[in-house]
Amino acid sequence: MSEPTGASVHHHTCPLCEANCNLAIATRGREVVAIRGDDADPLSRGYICPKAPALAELDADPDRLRTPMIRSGTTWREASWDEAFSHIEARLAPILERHGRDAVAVYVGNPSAHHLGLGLYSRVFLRALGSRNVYSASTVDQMPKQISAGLMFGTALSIPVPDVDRTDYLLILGANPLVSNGSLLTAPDMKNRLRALRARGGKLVVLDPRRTKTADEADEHHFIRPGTDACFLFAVVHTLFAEGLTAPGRLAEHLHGVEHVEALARDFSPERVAPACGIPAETIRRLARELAQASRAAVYARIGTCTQEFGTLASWLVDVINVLTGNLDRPGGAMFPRGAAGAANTLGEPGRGRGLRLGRFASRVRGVPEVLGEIPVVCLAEEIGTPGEGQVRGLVTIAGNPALSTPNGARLSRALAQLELMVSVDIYLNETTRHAHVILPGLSPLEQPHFPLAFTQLSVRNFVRYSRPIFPVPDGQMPEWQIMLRLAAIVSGQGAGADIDQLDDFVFAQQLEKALASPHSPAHGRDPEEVRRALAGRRGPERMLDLMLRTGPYGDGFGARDGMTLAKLEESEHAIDLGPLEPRIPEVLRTPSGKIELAPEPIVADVDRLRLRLAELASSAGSLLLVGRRDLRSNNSWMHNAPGLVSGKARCTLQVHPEDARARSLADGELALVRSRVGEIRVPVEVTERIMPGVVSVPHGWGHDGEGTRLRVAAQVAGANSNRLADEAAFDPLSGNAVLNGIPVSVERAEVTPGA
Ligand SMILES: Nc1nc2c(c(=O)[nH]1)N[C@H]1C(S)=C(S)[C@@H](COP(=O)(O)OP(=O)(O)OC[C@H]3O[C@@H](n4cnc5c(=O)[nH]c(N)nc54)[C@H](O)[C@@H]3O)O[C@H]1N2
Ligand SMILES: Nc1nc2c(c(=O)[nH]1)N[C@H]1C(S)=C(S)[C@@H](COP(=O)(O)OP(=O)(O)OC[C@H]3O[C@@H](n4cnc5c(=O)[nH]c(N)nc54)[C@H](O)[C@@H]3O)O[C@H]1N2
Ligand code: SF4
Ligand SMILES: [Mo]
Repeated sequence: MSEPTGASVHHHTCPLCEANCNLAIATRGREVVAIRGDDADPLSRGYICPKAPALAELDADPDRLRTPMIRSGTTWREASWDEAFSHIEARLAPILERHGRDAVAVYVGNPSAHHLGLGLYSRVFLRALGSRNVYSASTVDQMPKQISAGLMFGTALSIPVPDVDRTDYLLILGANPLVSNGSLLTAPDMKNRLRALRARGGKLVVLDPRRTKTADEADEHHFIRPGTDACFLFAVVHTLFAEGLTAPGRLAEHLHGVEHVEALARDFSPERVAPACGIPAETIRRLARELAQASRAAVYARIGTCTQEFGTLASWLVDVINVLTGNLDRPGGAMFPRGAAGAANTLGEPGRGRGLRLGRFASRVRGVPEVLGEIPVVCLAEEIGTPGEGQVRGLVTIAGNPALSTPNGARLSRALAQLELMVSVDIYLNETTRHAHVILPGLSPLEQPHFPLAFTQLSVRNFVRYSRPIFPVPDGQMPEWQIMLRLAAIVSGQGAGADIDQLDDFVFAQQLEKALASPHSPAHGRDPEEVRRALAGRRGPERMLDLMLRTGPYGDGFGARDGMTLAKLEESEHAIDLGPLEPRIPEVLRTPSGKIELAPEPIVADVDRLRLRLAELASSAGSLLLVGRRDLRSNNSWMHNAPGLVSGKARCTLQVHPEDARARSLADGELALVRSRVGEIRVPVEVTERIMPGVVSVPHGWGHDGEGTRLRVAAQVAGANSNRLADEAAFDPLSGNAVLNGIPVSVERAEVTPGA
């Protein structure tokens, strides 16, 4: 980009979503003067969305917290760090002492997945705390996919990514990457990638209960009744077997359970599932044939198929189809990226591993099984609210806003208000953190380094990119990895004043030992002192990252070979392209059998539930089902304080099909009252044919009208919290994931209270 006069340009990864676009940020002194796309970046190729420029507003936002805050009653005061940590220690230590580790819960939110310091150090805090009550946004998001991938391939991030740039046929279910910019799929500028697919003669098919922007780009779009994707996908599998279309090719020798899947699919003929899905049997059959006949095809499904009753079954069936059509692990199909740092499917013995262990313990109140070491967040409110041994009395939230993002927001808010101690590591005083006793603020994204630890494992091409901080840590502020270490010191009894440099050395030493111990590490057997010396100039997340990179699949093994180091990444302002995805089976597998488990036992055991529901799903056509949606200018619950993003028309509306609107005498712009089993909201109606009859949609992340927040812009465009309607009793039993799509609701005209 050409520089505005007197400005200098820095490159930095956008931390807001999984696309990981590289930005060219022009600054003058401490001020951001412009944010554009980075044309020279091989991954994002200049693409950005409207949220990137809003990073300047986030950076400068006067409401963004920069000082620790302590609350007494309804008043907040600024505090020093020492005071804040002492305050926490004085209240947390007695809870742990009297009631044990599980009495303190943690909720980890989405931005921590986009944050190097939190990504690496929140786990240090969690380990030090040793509580079973760990919750996260994963169980309102992708947990079903992690469970199915973990059971099939051996690790929870071995998630096949559609090879969008080389495929000839892409079937998308429950994802809207033209708006969300992709999820479990790092592929900036999906619009042009999908247009290129069609330009080379490929076909795009979208199944979604709404006609989305992505559907507008497709050759075909079909409405699908919410929550029925597993039925549809099973019917595709049924057809593949019935018509002799299965052709796993070179995968055949790596498969376990094909016959089992064939038997399971027998009950799901296209004719049987059609009334439930709302898609004609002949269409289902045709799509199955097209998938089988395309030279290179991929099925890709995302949040609409995860946050529903049969999330794990649907997630599993997606990859079953990719396998049966021979498209898994081949160019143009669904492939496994090779993450440069810390990817579990690059560590240890190639081709074999421990696999996934599920249900090692259960939640106290409802007995819901743990998943990947956490308890589903649908359980959080009851764990706080139900007295008895093991009751949650303290909570630490880390970059999360569960009051808006998790089911039954009203109940959870009441529970948060009754905690003996709540600490929030967060940059805003919002709907969740207003309940905290202490808030510990992080930094602006521009004041910290960035490396997409998770997303190099989920990207459409292998890549690495490291961004240095653009601005220094301001006086009186603290990077979040240090906040995590301080909290770790408190909960491990070392006290608020512990030497965190020493603690960091300790944490690093453990990591180092592990990295050198593996016989498969390129640095196996190296003298730890020598490695320590090689990393001497670094501390904290950078030191950890350098270790992970250099012992990773592209690493230099500390001189063992020519390869990647953090220093090399620091020299590059743009992503380093590591090439297109390459076949990785069997090396990528970490299942105990060393095979792809096509019919994992826990999943097989869940199929009966779907079989039983099938008839009901078909007859429930008639009631209204609520789904969510995303907006390009919004980011979950927390970017609504950026004026540039919330200007213009209201975005938190209830989309209703004209037939449904007519039946309820609802007119465009009128206020509707939407009710579910657990709550109600009032929200303006938007009548549109772009939604399936029988389905209504409200986006999540709104409802900024609560008392006691400090979000001056967001409060003026408050909207309603759709998760007041989501029911904490409804979850996918295998993953514990909340049902956020397909919620039964009633809709009527809201009585307008005079003067309100
Ligand atoms: N109904 C419905 N509900 C949903 C969804 C849906 O589709 N429908 N989607 C779900 C999904 S996919 C997700 S990921 C979750 C998200 O759920 P959460 O992660 O709980 O919520 P976010 O809205 O991402 O809020 C992020 C919080 O982190 C803070 N924050 C932002 N940046 C930083 C930082 O750098 N450091 C710190 N310490 N804090 C920071 C923000 O102020 C905010 O409080 O919501 C889920 N909820
Ligand atoms: N602009 C913007 N981008 C974002 C976010 C944001 O809030 N705003 N959030 C980020 C996060 S945390 C995530 S996880 C990703 C999510 O990324 P995506 O998975 O692409 O999420 P959505 O755009 O919500 O698309 C989900 C689609 O599923 C459809 N759907 C609902 N129920 C069903 C169903 O039962 N079956 C089927 N087949 N479809 C259904 C909805 O109509 C919707 O179009 O987006 C990320 N990117
Ligand atoms: S799509 Fe937008 S929000 Fe996502 S990384 Fe790119 S610029 Fe940032
Ligand atoms: Mo998410």
